[in-house]
Amino acid sequence: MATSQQGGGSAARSKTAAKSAPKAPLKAPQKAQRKTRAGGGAKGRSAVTRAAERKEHPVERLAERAKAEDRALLIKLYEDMLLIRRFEEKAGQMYGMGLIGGFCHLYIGQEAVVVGMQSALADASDAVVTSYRDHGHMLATGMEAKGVMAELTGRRGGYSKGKGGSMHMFSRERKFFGGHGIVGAQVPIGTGVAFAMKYLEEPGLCVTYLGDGAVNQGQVYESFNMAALWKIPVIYVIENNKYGMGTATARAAANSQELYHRGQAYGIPGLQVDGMDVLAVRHAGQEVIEQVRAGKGPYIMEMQTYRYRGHSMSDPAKYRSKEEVQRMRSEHDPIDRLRQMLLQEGHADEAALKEIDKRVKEIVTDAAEFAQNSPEPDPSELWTDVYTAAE
Ligand SMILES: Cc1ncc(C[n+]2csc(CCOP(=O)(O)OP(=O)(O)O)c2C)c(N)n1
Ligand SMILES: [Mg+2]
Repeated sequence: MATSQQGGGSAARSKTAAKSAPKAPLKAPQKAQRKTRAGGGAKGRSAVTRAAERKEHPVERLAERAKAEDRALLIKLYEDMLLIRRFEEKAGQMYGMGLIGGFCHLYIGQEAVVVGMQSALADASDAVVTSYRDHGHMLATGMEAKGVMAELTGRRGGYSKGKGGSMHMFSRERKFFGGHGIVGAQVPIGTGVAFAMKYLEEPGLCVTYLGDGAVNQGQVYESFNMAALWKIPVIYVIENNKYGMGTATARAAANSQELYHRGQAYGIPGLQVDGMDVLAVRHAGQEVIEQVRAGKGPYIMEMQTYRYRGHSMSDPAKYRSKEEVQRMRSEHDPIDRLRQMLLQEGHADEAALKEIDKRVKEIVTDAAEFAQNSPEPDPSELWTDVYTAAE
């Protein structure tokens, strides 16, 4: 799978995209090798579309990328992704048992995106904002599994004292700005957070995650315009998981194979990345972050990824075949791929990986216990953390 890039000024050729998209969801666009002209707003940025990198065997390619990294980092990436996977599986189970109510959108399958990006940030001044599919982002920014799980069960120990639930958690300390249930709403918020950093002359940037469905929202383009105009330090990460609820991306988005081109009218450069390869995400992230930190303005990253579970817990996912999901799991799973590579290349042996599995399991078990034992909020809490004082 490839990383392809555009300089911001080329005209999209969309004729074939919608027809071919559903057949090969993770295939790189064929036209990624042509040269492009840098757009007016993207002056000084790379004007050349990088040739799509292709290698037959994904583990080999991971191994190639891993040469640039030390062992501890590779192990950390594995552990961070596994924590999200196990946390989400547990949340799914607890939902099934009636311990979690309301909405709950699982991130299983997409772990490499947020873990790869967070590993590239490595700066406490950077902020993150995302949609309702947010537990993975919270864990990746360093929020405690206990506090997230207790929020899911609506308990006092939760990040929003049990009053927010799955879609509404924040951490000022970790610079995590939510958790937003309105599709696309986090995009102007992330743009505003990054604007404030620039305006106040504070360091940092804001990584703003959005879905392939959200990218068709009008407010996204108002944000793009302002971000490009004022060179705001924001990275828009489109998590293209191939569906917006029950609608395939190709049926909802024009030129759906090239969502990373969506900023070209504003001169915002874009990059398409294999979001099932944590090192591809990390390396692309490092490159983009460097540009944004240098004051060159916003950037769009389109992560080609896949959600294994339904849109939310109440989705029977009848709009796609079991075989499609199974194929993605067996051929592209980001955790299995990294695990295989770690073993093959001798970065870790079975015993070391077992140790990690055990550690992660303990964190999740403790979180689940805490989330069930923490008391429910006192009824008086109904009158706190609201905009107006109760009469
Ligand atoms: C403004 C608005 N319109 C519609 C909805 C209902 N809705 C919730 S999630 C969703 C799909 C969004 O898909 P995508 O952006 O691809 O994110 P994903 O769920 O795949 O992570 C829709 C239409 C909503 N929450 N907000
Ligand atoms: Mg989607």
